[in-house]
Amino acid sequence: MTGAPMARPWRLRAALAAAAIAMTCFAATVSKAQEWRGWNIHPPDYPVSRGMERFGELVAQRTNNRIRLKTYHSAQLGQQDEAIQQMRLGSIDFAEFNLSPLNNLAPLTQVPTLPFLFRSVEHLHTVMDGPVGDEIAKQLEGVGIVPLAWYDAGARSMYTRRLVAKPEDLRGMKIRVQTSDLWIDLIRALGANPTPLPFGEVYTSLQSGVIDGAENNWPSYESTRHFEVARYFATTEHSNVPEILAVSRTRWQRLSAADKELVKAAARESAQMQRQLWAERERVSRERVIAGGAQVTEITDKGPWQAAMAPVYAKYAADPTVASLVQRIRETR
Ligand code: GTR
Repeated sequence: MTGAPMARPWRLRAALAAAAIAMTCFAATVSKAQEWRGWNIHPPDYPVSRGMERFGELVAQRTNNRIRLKTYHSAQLGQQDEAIQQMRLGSIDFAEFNLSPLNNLAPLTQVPTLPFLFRSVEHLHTVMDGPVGDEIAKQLEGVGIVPLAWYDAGARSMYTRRLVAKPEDLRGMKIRVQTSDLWIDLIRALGANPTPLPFGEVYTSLQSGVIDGAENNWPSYESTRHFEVARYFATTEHSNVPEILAVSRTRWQRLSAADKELVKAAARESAQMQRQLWAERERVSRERVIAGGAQVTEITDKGPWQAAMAPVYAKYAADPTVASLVQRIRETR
């Protein structure tokens, strides 16, 4: 009898304290749970899109759904230039970007965009997964875009409404480019007129004759159905500009060191998958466009095309930092 009145307040206090701790833990878990908005330009079955989905699965699995990723495919959140701005402002959390529209913002991205630089896909992977890739990534981080992994985008070639077999055939043609000074100069060096346009406007512009051609890899030529309106594909393979899977610096800075490691590892694993899917899709897309009526001109001698690029190197590799990176890339075995 005597102990009971004493025990009750003690038990009550202990129970209240336990409840308070449980509430705090619950609140902490809830507040840490986050959903990231992801931007992607491609349709859901594209290798980039499947890589991004894999990235999301791995992050969700490894954080027990504490970090969930939702990718909006097919440029639902805007065209690439807008998405870059949104990511810098933190309203898009992750995205997959081609480096070309980042060329003006982070000039080191011009290096892997340069024409006829990489000898093979293996050469590209060794360079981008190594210290040169890290230096370029560091500059991007400085402008608010933190690269996590390099995705493949194959070789870009010219496709036009009229047959093109040699550089002179492009003379006077209007060729669509991405928003990048380097690309404008590259197309000018071929004697053509560069016309910057968002990806999503290329089909109708080709159809209506606003432009005479564009340039891209096999999978994009196929997925956009550009082959229906620009039937002549010349395998110039003039640039192997790669792509990044990246997170906004705003998100990145809020992550713990352990989460940063986890997110990066998931991105790199997704890149391994994306690269395999990419190689397969390049082959399939090529077959599909030929079946759909594309006329392929094999450019076996790239010499004249490479020679035409001299002014591009003279201008962009004049910068000592760019020149030294170009040299390191050439020396990478
Ligand atoms: C694709 C690339 C896109 C975009 C597009 C374009 O190959 O994957 O990110 O850069 O080309 O030409 O706009």
